[in-house]
Amino acid sequence: MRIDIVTIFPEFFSVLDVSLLGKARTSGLIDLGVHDLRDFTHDRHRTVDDTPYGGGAGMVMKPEPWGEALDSIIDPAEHAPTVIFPSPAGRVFTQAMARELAEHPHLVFGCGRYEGIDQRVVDYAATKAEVRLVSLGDYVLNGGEVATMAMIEAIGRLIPGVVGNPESLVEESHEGGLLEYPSYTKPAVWREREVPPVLLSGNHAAIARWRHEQQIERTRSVRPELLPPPALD
Ligand code: 6GU
Repeated sequence: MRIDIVTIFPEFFSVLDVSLLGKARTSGLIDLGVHDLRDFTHDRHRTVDDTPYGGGAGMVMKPEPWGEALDSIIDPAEHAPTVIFPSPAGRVFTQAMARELAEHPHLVFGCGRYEGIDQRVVDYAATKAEVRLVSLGDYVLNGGEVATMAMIEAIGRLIPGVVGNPESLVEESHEGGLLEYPSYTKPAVWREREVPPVLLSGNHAAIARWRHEQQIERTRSVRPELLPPPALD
């Protein structure tokens, strides 16, 4: 998968050199390009923002550097990439969305700062690519960089070969519609706390049943909206 990121803070993404995603890049599973939006400005101050038409607080990102950045990344000869603008005004990012995006060959993340990007950039991008506004949830970040990092981690680990043992992907929270069960390792007693005895029983059916009960109980207590509605009988 090819991933391009446009940002005024390219150094934010140096952490993508390490861990699982770093390995995926070294092995060629992920080809990452980080682009400094200011490299597409032509004034002495490398200006990327200006005051909003119509007034209001804050600054808006100017369209011209964005247009040049997108033109440099999107090759008209390739199949249209998917351009994601992280925004609290977007659709909420989910595991289902991560799974779907993991199948796309080329993702472009446009990280806005300030009060957002001139809307014409989004409209222009939609003529060259499939464009989505995507939010991490109902809270406000200062810009799209941290949201982009979270999405790339969620998407990247679903690319075949990135996670060593693909079975570790299937039992996780959200993959089965329920939260994950609690996990334990050695020692069997730690600071007077025992591991639930069923996990030491060797009874695989009983362990599977206990884990499923734990998943339902956790989901009911923390995220009841994830449970299927009770049957009306
Ligand atoms: Cl994607 N961007 C920003 N700036 N704030 C957010 C967000 C995204 N998701 C939640 N809050």
